[in-house]
Amino acid sequence: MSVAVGVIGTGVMGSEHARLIRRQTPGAHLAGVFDADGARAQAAAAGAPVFSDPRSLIASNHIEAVIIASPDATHAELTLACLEAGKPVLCEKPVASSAAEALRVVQAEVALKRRLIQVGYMRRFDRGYQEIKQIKDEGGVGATVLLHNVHRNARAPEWFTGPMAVTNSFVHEIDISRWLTGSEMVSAHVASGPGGDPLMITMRTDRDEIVSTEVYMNAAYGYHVHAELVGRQGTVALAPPSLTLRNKDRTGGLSYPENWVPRFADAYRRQLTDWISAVTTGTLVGASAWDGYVASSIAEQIVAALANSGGTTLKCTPRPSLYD
Ligand code: ISE
Repeated sequence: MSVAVGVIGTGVMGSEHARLIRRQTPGAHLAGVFDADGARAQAAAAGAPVFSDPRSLIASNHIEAVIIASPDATHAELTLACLEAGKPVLCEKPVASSAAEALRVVQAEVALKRRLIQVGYMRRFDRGYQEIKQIKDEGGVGATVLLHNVHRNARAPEWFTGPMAVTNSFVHEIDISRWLTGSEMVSAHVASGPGGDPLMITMRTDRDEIVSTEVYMNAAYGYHVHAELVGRQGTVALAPPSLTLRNKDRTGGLSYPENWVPRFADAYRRQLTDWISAVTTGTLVGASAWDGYVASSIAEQIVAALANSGGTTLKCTPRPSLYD
């Protein structure tokens, strides 16, 4: 059996998801595409049907599962439409553009009493992060005391507006830090560099660990994500993802990709493969709608802190038992 997947939004991420579904995802095929830009949709569809609006794609009898990769502001409404249609959905992060909207999504799934939503926090499928988690969970570096994260983009994407360094970029660190440490974040402090870029965000967990993150949207030299978990008996860090060292013009070293697609290519591929098997077995993996809500809620509280004193106590509503 092959799962018929529809992709909504075919910008940088959606076209990559469509390509992966067509070429590198066993047990799935691309059954439909929608994008507000018709030519872009045609290109990503590569012969699959192009729908004239996202809701008819979701409702179609020819679509069994949906990937949402349209602009952030559309995520919650389209995810709710997938729930109404009873279809599994992989929604790109963030799951919603506000904590209140994200909570509506969670409440709708709880009312349905079954999990249909996975949020595209793909770092959970990156082999490096997985190895850090495994070493940490096996006690390989002792009790965690600190997690240092670095998140640099060569330049902010052209569609970036307002506080998206937090709500669209830093949400990755909120999710991966909760996943790696197994702890919840209880307070945060944010310091802003000149002109608001970079940001230095520190969070404290309910186990008293410290999580520090540099978010630098215009770091110029390339896309670079790093993490080091510090334990009582040692540390474990991501190794440079580059497979080669280049010597040229009297200098030598690692190369960095332009953006996140090549850096996390393997994670995106593994995320889709695991999602399709989960759709087939009915047991979703990866970040849940609840994880999506927590990331968006914390991001919103940090954006508010940025405008005030810089510090904040973090509060989220209690977790429904559907996500135990
Ligand atoms: C982008 O939307 C992503 O999701 C990337 O993974 C992230 O690193 C980048 O900062 C975001 O803008």
